[in-house]
Amino acid sequence: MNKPIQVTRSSMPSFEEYIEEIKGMWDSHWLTNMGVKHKELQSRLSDYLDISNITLFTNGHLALECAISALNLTGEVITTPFTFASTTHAIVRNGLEPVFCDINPNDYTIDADKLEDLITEKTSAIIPVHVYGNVCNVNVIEKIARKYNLKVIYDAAHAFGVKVNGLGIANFGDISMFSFHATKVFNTIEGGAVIFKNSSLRKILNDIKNFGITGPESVEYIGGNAKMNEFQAAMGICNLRHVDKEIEKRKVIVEKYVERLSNVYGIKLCKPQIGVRKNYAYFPVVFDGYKLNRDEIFEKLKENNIFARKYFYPLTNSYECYKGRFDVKKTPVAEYIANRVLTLPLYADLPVDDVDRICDIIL
Ligand code: T4K
Repeated sequence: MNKPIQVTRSSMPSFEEYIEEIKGMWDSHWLTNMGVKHKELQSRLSDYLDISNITLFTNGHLALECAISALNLTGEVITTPFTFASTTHAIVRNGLEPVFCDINPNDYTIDADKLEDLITEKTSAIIPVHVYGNVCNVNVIEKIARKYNLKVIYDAAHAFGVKVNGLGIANFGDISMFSFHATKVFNTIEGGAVIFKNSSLRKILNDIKNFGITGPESVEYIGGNAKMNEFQAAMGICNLRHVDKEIEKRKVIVEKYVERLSNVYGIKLCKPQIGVRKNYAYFPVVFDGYKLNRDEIFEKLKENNIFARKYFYPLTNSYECYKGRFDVKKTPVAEYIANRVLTLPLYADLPVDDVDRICDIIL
């Protein structure tokens, strides 16, 4: 039996490079709470991402929770159910009501044409997801947000390094959140960041990730602990040196998949979005009318020690923890795609021969 192939594999610098990066900590004994590595990574990311306001977090989920909390949102938030648990949970854990908008069948992002119908006097924000690194319909979303005076927070967990007509993806909306989890194109082991347009948000975002402490004897906010530590930041500094090369390698893998799987009856791939510099974060395939269904393909691959994933099935609005609260029938396209999608293994060092083998099994 061949060695198992997982849906992804963390990118890592060489052992020596990481050790060199963390060596100084044995002199300084400074391990967390916004140390030198944290500051350095923050500044390097501002340059890389083409933005001016950024603050780092211990993971993407807490970054999103804190971003929502910093904007003092109320009532209802329109979002997508075709996402990881984090997006919906972050809304609910802030005491807000998620209102689910359907997705469009081409890139699986929120269907911006269906947003206006869902806006009520209680709506305070829209939280779309650049799912798989596919870019949401940012222009229409911005127009609607302006018209109804709504905040926009992009869950950009998958979209690190994506650009739209040369502009970094985090330049859209009021806030964008990136995840730097081990499974992402760029990782800090666990980690995340909030990028914000209005620099007056810097103080509250920095304070709420540190218990709401605002001075030696003052605590102005009911914050939590969501700080990125120095080992995470050091991993980020190393990985950032290699991320462009990693994206190039991912591109080669994706091109192989596309070559083998496009124009096959019943197999649907995402089309490239015009003007978008992709990061090749995920490779979703929709099996719709193919000779085998998604679950059968999933099992066939598993029999061969290949572990594709059903990202994102089930939809978040059908989770047990939300039983009886939402109606999945209101998001039929999302339901349709969730029942048919499979994300195939994809990481920078995945051998092209393995991609061929995966495609042979599918075909
Ligand atoms: N919003 C969206 C849209 C998201 O997708 C996510 C996270 C978030 C928000 C929240 O961001 P974070 O708080 O996570 O920063 C994984 C990731 O844990 C999660 O970060 C990610 N989305 C989600 C889509 O995928 P699982 O439960 O599928 O991961 P797991 O442990 O099964 O790992 C998948 C594969 O990755 C493994 O089979 C092998 C590989 N792997 C995994 C780990 C943990 C490695 O190579 N190295 C590792 O250290 O959720």
